[in-house]
Amino acid sequence: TGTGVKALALALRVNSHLTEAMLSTNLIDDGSAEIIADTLKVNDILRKLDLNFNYIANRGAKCIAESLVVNKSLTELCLDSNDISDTGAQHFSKALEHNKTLVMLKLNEHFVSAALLREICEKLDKNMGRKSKLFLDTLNGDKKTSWSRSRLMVVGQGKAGKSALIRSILGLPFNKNWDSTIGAEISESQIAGPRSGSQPTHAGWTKVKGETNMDYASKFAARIMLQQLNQSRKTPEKFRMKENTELPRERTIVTEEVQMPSITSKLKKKKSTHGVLDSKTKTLFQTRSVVRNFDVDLLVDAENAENSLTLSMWDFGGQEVFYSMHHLFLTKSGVYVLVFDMRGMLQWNKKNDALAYMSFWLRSIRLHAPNAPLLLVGTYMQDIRIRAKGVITINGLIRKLVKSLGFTQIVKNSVHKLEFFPVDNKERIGITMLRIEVERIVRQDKNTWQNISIKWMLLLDEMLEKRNEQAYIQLSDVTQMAAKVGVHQVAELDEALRLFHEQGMLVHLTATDTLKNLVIVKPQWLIDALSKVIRDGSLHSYNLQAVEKQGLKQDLRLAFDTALFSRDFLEYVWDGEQVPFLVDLMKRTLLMSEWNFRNEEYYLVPSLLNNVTKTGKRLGNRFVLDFSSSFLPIGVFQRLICLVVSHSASNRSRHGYVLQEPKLSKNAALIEVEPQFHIYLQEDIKHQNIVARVNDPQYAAKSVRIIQSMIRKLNCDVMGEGLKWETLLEDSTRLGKLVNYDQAKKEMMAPWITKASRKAEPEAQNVDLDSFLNCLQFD
Ligand SMILES: Nc1nc2c(ncn2[C@@H]2O[C@H](COP(=O)(O)OP(=O)(O)OP(=O)(O)O)[C@@H](O)[C@H]2O)c(=O)[nH]1
Ligand SMILES: [Mg+2]
Repeated sequence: TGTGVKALALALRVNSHLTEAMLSTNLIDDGSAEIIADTLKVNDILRKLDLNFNYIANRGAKCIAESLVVNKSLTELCLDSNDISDTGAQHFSKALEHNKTLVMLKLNEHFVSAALLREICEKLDKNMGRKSKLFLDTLNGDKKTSWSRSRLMVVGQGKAGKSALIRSILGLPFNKNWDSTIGAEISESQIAGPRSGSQPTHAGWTKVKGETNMDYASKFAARIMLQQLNQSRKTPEKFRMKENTELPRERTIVTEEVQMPSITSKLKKKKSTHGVLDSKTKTLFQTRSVVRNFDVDLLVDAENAENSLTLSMWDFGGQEVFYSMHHLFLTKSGVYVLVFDMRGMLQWNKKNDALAYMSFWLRSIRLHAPNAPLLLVGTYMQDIRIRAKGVITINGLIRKLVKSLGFTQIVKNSVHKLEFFPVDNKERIGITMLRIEVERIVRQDKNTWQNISIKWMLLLDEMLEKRNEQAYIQLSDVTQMAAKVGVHQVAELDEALRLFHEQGMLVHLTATDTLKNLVIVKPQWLIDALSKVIRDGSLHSYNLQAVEKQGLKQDLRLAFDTALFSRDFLEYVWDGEQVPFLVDLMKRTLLMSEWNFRNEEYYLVPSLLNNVTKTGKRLGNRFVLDFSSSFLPIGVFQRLICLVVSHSASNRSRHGYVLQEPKLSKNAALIEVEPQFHIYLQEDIKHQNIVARVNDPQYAAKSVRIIQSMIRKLNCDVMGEGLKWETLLEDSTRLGKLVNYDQAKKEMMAPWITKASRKAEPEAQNVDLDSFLNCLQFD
């Protein structure tokens, strides 16, 4: 081991990566210690050196102590159970008059006098004080650093193998009986970083457990401190001087705000009496108004976490019912993974379906995240018969589809020259390669490295701390929290919330003031709550016994047959007190509408409508909302139904109209919005349009304006303004001929355009639902 230590010590001289060296029980004597000491004089990266249980005596101790005069990186030195006495220990005390970085020196099991130990301890404390001070300065300062965080959005058809893929990527065992995902499942994983310069290793993807308080700000502060430390090491002396001259500005903030020196000194005193030279005890601080801990481990952790990434993984349920809900959570940034079952692409009776789903998802991603990178992943590699040929056939289909959509976001599989990544989750084929690629893409994405101010992190910590008590916070409370940490401008707060929403840390919908008023700090809670109602009843069943026990069997049947939920049933699935909040939220995100056509209290959830109405001949004047130049996402028609039903229901309660109960199915709706004024709507997926008819020409102009406003509203509220459509009106003199709305306006085409209807339509933007419905009283 003597020669081993020598070799290692020599290696450490040129080492630029290793931050901890554990050399306990290595028969290290004074000679080897001397070599180590020489190394410490030149090494500027090592933070922790463990030399416990060796044979270092006073001569070796002297060498090591003297090296500390020069060394500026070591924070922890462990020398328990060696052969050091006062003579050796004295050198440490002397060295600590110059060394400002060491905060922990372990000298247990030696014959060192208590007085000398105390002296050393006080000097260590001073160093710790300096570090703590820097930590506090950083927390109170305005510095920024990158978050190294991104979001992985995994989407695709039901049963495609999305959840299995995430498990594969994380190295978790394959489970052939995995439950179909309800709503969406959020998890977090940590990807260990490669050391600077070298290629990624991809070895360490680990799932982060639980939703504990992450204390982001402290980690951020530690990272900034480390960067400063590294920088000052590299910066020539005169530049450092300049840096120091800027410090007093922050110091003044600190002296104003520090309120807890008594606690720190108490902690220190308690520790000193133990006789162990250990300055690592946590130091509590008051920063702005938030209490933080400082611990040297934070620095070591920050060093280890350098270049590592955090990925928030969103595993979306693939059943169609969820799609209208997913629109709320698909954000611009992050990396998308679209999963499909390769077998489906090769079966003649499933191929069209599989391609339609793929096309649907491609277009949805383009709608919500036009600049996010997207990887296509085909599962069940092992189950397709003639593999190479099958893969090439599928590749051809995808290439054609992608080309026809003019889709440019796809990250190709350059190794195999394919449009997609074939994998098998069961046999774990292609997983490593995919993981390498995902990591590469995430690292390349500039959003991942966005710099964030420490104030924002303190705010995030404050908000997330509330998670233990509540799922959402009022914006007014958030504004107060923001002021406490130094974010005073509304614009800055908006910006911070937008970023946290984008990153999936919380949900903050901003389309209307009412939505904006709520910051949901538990995204998973929200998804779970929504999918208590929006779910595939046949696949994700309820506990029938419990439902029956509550006397809600009829209510359950009604919900899944007609999409009508009784208040009692909602109280049951949502635990009572959350009901008003969730009803309100669903109404505002256009997933639910009032249904006051019966005596009891009901709510309509149009995503659950399932019976299909056959196209039949219908009378009345026709107009068409044509989305075929872009895309009609699933969820738009359902939301339109939601709005028209809400309009009818609100007319009923506002004006006391007697109106027929709407007749609804998955793809068609007949709704009486005013007495004798019926609107009929039909969704035509094949032609990507919605056909509307109105029973009486006298309501034609009004109906176009109502429906137009509604589409604009839902586009703004939940589709990120991504919808593009053309309104076409049927010429009543030449049935079958459709005229563009603007053209019709110019021509004053009857019955669609009247003098009144040529006026500008009311703004749908930022208008709350009630005021919006109020505006629809055109005449
Ligand atoms: N043989 C094989 N089975 C797979 C593969 N991928 C997934 N499976 C199985 O297929 C079934 C469905 O996989 P999931 O991962 O649950 O599918 P999903 O896309 O998450 O489905 P939803 O959550 O319903 O949207 C599970 O029983 C998996 O074990 C694969 O590559 N090969
Ligand atoms: Mg799943």
